[in-house]
Amino acid sequence: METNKFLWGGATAANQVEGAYQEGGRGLSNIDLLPFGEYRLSVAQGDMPYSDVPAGAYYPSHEAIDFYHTYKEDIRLLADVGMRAYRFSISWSRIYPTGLESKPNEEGLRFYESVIEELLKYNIEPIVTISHFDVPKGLMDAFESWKSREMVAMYEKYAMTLFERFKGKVKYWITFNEINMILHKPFTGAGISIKENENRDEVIYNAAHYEMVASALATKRLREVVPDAHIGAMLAAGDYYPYSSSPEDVREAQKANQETFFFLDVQSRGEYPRWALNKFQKSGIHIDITDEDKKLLKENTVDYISFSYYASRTSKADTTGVDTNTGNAAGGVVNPYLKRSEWGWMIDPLGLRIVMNSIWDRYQKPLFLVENGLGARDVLEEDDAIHDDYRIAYLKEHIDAIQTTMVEDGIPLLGFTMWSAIDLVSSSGGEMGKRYGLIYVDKDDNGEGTLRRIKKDSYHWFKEFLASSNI
Ligand code: BGP
Repeated sequence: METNKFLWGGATAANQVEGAYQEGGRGLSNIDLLPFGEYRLSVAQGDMPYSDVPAGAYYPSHEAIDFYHTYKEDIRLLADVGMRAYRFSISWSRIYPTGLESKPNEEGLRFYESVIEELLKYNIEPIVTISHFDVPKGLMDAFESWKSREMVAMYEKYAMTLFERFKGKVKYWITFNEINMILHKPFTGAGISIKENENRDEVIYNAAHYEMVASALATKRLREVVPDAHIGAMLAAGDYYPYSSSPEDVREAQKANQETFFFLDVQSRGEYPRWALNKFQKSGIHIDITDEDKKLLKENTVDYISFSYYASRTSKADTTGVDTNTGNAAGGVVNPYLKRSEWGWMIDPLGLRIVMNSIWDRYQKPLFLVENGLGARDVLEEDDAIHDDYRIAYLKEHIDAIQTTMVEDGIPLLGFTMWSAIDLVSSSGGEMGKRYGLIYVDKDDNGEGTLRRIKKDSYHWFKEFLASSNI
C-alpha cells in the first residue's frame, strides 16, 4: 500500500473527548463506568466490579472536553496547525446504544458524518479507530462483553455499518486500540471484570482471541465493501530491554516482548505463536479456537501495523531491591539510563527507532505511529500563554527518531498522529491535569473549568514544523 503524503496529524479517542454521554440517543459504555480517583485502577484491571464503586463518584468521560458540541471549532484549530490527518474513534454505543439493536442509531451516524465532512473540508484525512477502549454496557450486561463469542457478530454488525456509511470518505481503519492492553487492564481494554472463580489468563486470552477473530472478520468485510481502504492492527508498543546482560534478564525481556508481539503475530502473520499454544496447553488453559477461526485469521491479516509509543520498558528476572514503579501498565522496572516524565514514564526517543525496527523485522508491513506525546502539567499564565517547551523537546526528539528510522533504516511509515491533538481526559488516571495536547482545555481534575481552548507554545511550534517539513 502506498500513500502520496505522509500523514502528519493528531489523535484522540471518543471516550476521552466527546462527553455528551447521554445525548443523541447514545447508550452507556464501559469507560462511562470508570470513576476518577481511588477505585479507578482496580476497576480498570478487572479486579473490582464497577458496580461496587460507592455512589457519588465522579466519572470524567461523561462530559470529557465536550467535543460532541465543539468539534467544528476544534477541527478548525487542527486545520490551522496544518494537520493532514486526524485519528479519532467512534463511540460504539452512539451507533448501537446497547450493541444489541438490529438497526443503527441514525443520530449517532449523522454526528460522525459531520465530523468526517468537517475534516474533509480541510483536507484532513480521517483515521478511524472502530473500538478505542469501548464496549456498550448493553453487551457487557448481555454477554459479559468479550468473554463471549457472541461479541464477534456484534462487532461485525457495527463495523459493517461504519464501512457502508463512510465508504469513499474514510480510507484508514484501525480495529482495536492497543489490543494488548487487555492483558493489563481488561475492563478498560475490553469491558471485562474477572470473577473470583475464574482463571484470569484463560478469560483474558479467550477474550483476546474473540477480538482478533472480530478484527479479521472486519478486515474481510472491509475488503468486500471498500476494496481500496486500508485496515490496521494497533499495539501499545515499546521494546522490553534486558536490565543487564545476564541471560536471566535477557530471557525475561524476551518473554515480555513475545507476550506483546503475540497480538501482531496473530493479526499480521495470521497464526498463533508456538510458545503461546504450548503455554496454554501446559497450563490447562482452554482457548476456543476453531478451524474456521484459524482459516479466517490466516486469510485476513492486516494491511498495516499501527502502534502507540510512549516509552521503552525494561525487564529484570529478580526485581528485589529494584525500583518497579514505572508508572505504566506495561510494568517492568525503572531504567537507570533514562529520564522520566512527571508520571514516571521513561523518555526514550531512541527506543522509538528500536521498536520500529523490531516491528518491521518481524512483519514487513507498513507502520503507522498513531500515538506519541508527553503527558505533563501545564501552567496557564495570566496572558493566556502556555510555555510547554518540555513537550516541544519531547516531540522534536521523537520526530527526529522517526525521520532517522525512515531515512537510515528504510522503514516505511505511513504517518504520525501525535497524542493528543487537544487536551483530554487521561486514560489511566482519569485526570485532566495530565495534559498531552497542543491545545489547552480549561478544565481541572474535578471537572471544573470553562472548557475554553487556548493554544500552547507547542501548537505554534508544530504549525511551523509542519509548514517546513519536507516529508
Ligand atoms: C494509550 C491510550 C490512549 C491514551 C494514552 C496516554 O494507552 O491509547 O487512550 O490515553 O495511552 O495514556 P494516559 O492517558 O493514561 O496518560
